[in-house]
Amino acid sequence: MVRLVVATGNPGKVTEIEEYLVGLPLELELKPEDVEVEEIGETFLANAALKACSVAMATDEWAIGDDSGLEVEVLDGAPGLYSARYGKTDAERIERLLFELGDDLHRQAQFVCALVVARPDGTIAFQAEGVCQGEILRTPRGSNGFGYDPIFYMPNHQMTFAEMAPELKHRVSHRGQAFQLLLPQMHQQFGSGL
Ligand code: ITT
Repeated sequence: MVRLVVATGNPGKVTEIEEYLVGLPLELELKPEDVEVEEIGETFLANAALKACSVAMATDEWAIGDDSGLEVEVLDGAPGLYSARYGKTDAERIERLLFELGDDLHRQAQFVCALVVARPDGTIAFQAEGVCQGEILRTPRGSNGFGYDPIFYMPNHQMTFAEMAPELKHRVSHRGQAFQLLLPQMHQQFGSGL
């Protein structure tokens, strides 16, 4: 079986990525703790590529990288690429975002996810991007998921990401959209294992 390193230190992402990859004949491994990747790219795709390619080269295995973030319209797209650096913990990041937005009535936002799969030699094999539109609530709701999920509300589902069953979040989310594009390519490369 081919080994694939999940090139992220975020446990919430690891859980989701593992669920998307069920059914592929891959042996998933966690990123070695000593491999650090500096996120100096100017786009989500560039950072996802940095993560996948550096981890692939460091481990000599296939690797998948995910760079994602929340873009809030009235904050000119912030926190965006800096979503992870907006505070020290998920709670602090949410608190800061709610503070920055204050009572603004215009609360449109989108989550973006870029995924890159790199070969063991560090070259890019596949990449995909997904976007999901929603609104930022005034108070957190729900306990599923991770990160900004409790304040990201999808009006057509009348739920935050944190109130959704994992299967629903997987179908509609930015990461779900990106995996819908990536998975056919991965199945072609690695076979279905059936
Ligand atoms: P790695 O770089 O190690 O993958 P990270 O948490 O630093 O982990 P990013 O740089 O991509 O990842 O930052 C993404 C930020 O956006 C981070 O704070 C996440 O918690 C948040 N985020 C990404 N996807 C999310 C999702 O589906 N739901 C809620 N928050 C999400």
